[in-house]
Amino acid sequence: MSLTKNPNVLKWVEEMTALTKPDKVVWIDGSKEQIDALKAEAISTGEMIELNQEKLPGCLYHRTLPNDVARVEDRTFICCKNKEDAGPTNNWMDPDEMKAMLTPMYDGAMKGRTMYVIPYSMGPIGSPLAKVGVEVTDSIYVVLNMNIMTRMGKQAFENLGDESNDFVRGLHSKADVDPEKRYIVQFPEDNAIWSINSAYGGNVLLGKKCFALRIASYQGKNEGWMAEHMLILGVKKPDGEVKYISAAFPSACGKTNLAMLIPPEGYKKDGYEVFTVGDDIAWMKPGPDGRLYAINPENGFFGVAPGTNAKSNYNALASTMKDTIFTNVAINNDDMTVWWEGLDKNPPENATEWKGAKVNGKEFTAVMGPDGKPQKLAHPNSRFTAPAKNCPCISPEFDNPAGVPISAIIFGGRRASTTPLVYQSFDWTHGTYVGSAVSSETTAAATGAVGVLRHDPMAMKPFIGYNVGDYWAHWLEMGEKLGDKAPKIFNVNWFKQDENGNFIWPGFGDNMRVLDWIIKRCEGTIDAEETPIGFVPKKGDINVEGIEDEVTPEIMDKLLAVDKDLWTAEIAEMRRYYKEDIADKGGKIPDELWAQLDALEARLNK
Ligand code: GTP
Ligand code: SPV
Ligand code: MN
Repeated sequence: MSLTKNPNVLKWVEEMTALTKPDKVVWIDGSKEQIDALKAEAISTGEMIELNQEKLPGCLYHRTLPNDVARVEDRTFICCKNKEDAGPTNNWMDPDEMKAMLTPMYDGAMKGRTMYVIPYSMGPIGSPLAKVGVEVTDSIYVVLNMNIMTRMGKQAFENLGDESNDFVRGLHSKADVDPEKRYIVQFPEDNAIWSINSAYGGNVLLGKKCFALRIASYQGKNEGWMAEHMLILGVKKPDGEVKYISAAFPSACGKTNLAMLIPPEGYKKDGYEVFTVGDDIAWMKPGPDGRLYAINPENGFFGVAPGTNAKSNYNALASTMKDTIFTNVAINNDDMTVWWEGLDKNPPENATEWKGAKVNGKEFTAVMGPDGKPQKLAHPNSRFTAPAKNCPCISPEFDNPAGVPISAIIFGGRRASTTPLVYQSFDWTHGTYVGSAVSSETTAAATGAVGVLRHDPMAMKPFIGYNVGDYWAHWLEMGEKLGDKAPKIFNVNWFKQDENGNFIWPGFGDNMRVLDWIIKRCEGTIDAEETPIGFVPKKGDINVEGIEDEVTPEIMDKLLAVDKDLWTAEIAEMRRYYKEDIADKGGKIPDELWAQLDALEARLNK
């Protein structure tokens, strides 16, 4: 039963069926009966493991192959006709050549398997900002995850209608999960995504990074909106007004945590509350009143498990208590619950670690691994897939088709030094420069070395679906369009360290103290110190009530310091980056950004 009469969908599904040759084609209507049957099937084949249904109702466990645990940026491609249009931050191949290479790999890849046809909407059904995708896949794990992460099923086809050709075609086959033949390929000019030989997260849940960032960023440039790697949160102030903020941090740098933060006691007492609209992706477009409105295209959270606990992120943990899929965490075999590093200090004795070995968790984690650190029961990039509606602080505006008006945009990353806790850019153009200058220490969210400082403009390096220079130009254009209604742009750094490598800012819920300053800056109710890099809080303006012991005035000075030598080095590195990594490699850097860099240097040397 094909669920739609749309000839464009039917023709494409027919072609994909002819190519991949599945034994059976199943259209996903999204009904509870169908999902329950797929869960039961996945449990019976061992693809998914049922967890304790009293403690974790509706929850399942899944383990991927050890070679398939993160996004693979070196195997991710943007295939547009002209190489220059992909730009220096993307791998590129000619679309026809890529298809010629991949077609034989897909040929017969689903023999003996079922092909699932998943219609889904990114964004609330009926929202003018929402878009439809169809993913075909041979993985039940993908279906069950897409069911949580998107508005999946019949409703998406109803939204698309019987004639439209405006949907993103996603072809996924896990094939042999061969890392040497793994490809994650976007064809922005064809609204198409081909993913093969992976069965993990961002590589295969094609609505997420592949569509909602890589394809959508390209669509946004052409259609006058923005697709960004940003959380969206609302802060309700004591006077009842809610201010919305979006924030871009690179992968595993704190978006989910900030999106769900619980304000410190003093703020709670005063009546502050935080609401989550999104934890990873924002689609933003000017609204009828000229302000920038954001929707979260997703319907769930694909969150980093390690480090999540009742104290660091109570709301995320609470979101995972039912109808959640856990991937590559550890199992506590005594009661079939889950465990990961940072959940508590009590690893289960009777554990199954993420690769599937039964171990004594206490002894296992006491042994050093090859990296000289204690072995881990859960993979550092292990994840939970949890429905957004489970989140205790989900925003009442979550399903609002119009989105929420954004007052402030925040950039950030992991920086041991140089970047202060918070600063405000002088204006949108300077803020665009600040975004282009984001760099951050790498994390386990992508394969490759961890802890290496790399440039990650707007936290979008792996996700810009076209030339980064054009992307920066698009940011500048959006600023012009928004004029004096544009959100104010800030930069934060939760990860400054002391000489011993310890974080000197408590972070997590205490980040509310920084949001407080940001909101007051947006309202124009607090002064600031003008420095060469931007506006920095005046002494005493970051509220430290309740954390005075931890954040002494000396530490606050360090947190807010703008060190001339470090910034001189930063500017030199930015010149090198703009020239060697971008301009020399075909990135057309807008003149305004070069001018911003010159102006920054001049201010610093004055
Ligand atoms: P992706 O889902 O990969 O895009 O990641 P994310 O940006 O949502 O990151 P997430 O909130 O899951 O945090 C990743 C890691 O950073 C976790 O181990 C957190 O414990 C840690 N983290 C988050 N916020 C803070 C903070 O304010 N301070 C410190 N020190 N660590 C933090
Ligand atoms: C990220 O890496 O930024 C993620 C996880 O949010 S994934 O979906 O795998 O991209
Ligand atoms: Mn992310």
